[in-house]
Amino acid sequence: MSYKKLLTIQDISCVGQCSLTVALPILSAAGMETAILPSAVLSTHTAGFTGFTVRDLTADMDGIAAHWKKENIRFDGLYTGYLGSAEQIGTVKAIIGQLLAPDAAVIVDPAMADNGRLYPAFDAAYVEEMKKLAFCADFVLPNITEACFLTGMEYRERYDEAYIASLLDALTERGARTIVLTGVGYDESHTGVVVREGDGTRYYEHRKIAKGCHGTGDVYASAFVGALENGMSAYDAAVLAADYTVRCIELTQGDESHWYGVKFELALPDYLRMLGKV
Ligand code: PXL
Repeated sequence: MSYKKLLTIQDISCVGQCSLTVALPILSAAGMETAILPSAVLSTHTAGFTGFTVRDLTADMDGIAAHWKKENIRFDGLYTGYLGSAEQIGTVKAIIGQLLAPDAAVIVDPAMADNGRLYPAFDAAYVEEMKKLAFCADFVLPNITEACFLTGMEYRERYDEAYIASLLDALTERGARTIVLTGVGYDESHTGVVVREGDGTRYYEHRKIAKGCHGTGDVYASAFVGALENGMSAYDAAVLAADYTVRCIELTQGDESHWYGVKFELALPDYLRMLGKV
């Protein structure tokens, strides 16, 4: 039986329920050996906390990758999230060329922006480098803000289906393969995800829980990768990840002290059920 070995590259936010502290448990639950390459270590995530510490780990990455190469370590899939710097993205691209098995899927969550704005650590140079990574991936998972930064299209808070179609077209023209566009909702009480794969585009709409939560992009992407690597289609994996993320938010809402993330741990039994593992 094949036992998949996935590599995920994103930061360790020591506190804050995002990036690697979310990806590792979710991918482990999905039944995959998961290796990590931390892009940076932060005391907390940068969305809402102030005074956080950051240590960029770009300088360590080439040595780690060289050691893996010497040991003949190869990965069956790569999933990238929040990266440390524009310069680091070049190192990540080199890893794709050197450390992946021939059929390995490359999944890029261009985790760099939300609500019309870049995250505090990022600038135009980061966006330029992220374009190169996102457009060489097999699957790219932007939210609407990130899709705008990747394409140069105008960000809109309110939009219609024609706007979303042109955003998908712009991503495709620039080289995106399978696109999973998250946070797409046409009225106040719904949100959803649009999946464009080849010539087909499908939309999954679901209830929007009023409260916006930090870290849900990482929960979503990790759950998507786990489902995809279990053999689900991109659309089915996108739907499953949406249902799981909604469940995580449901289990968190009402607890005002838990503003910085979602209690995804409590919903891991639901995730296993959705994957048909229990
Ligand atoms: O959830 C995305 C994310 C990951 N890592 C860090 C972040 C954020 C979002 O703000 O700040 C450090």
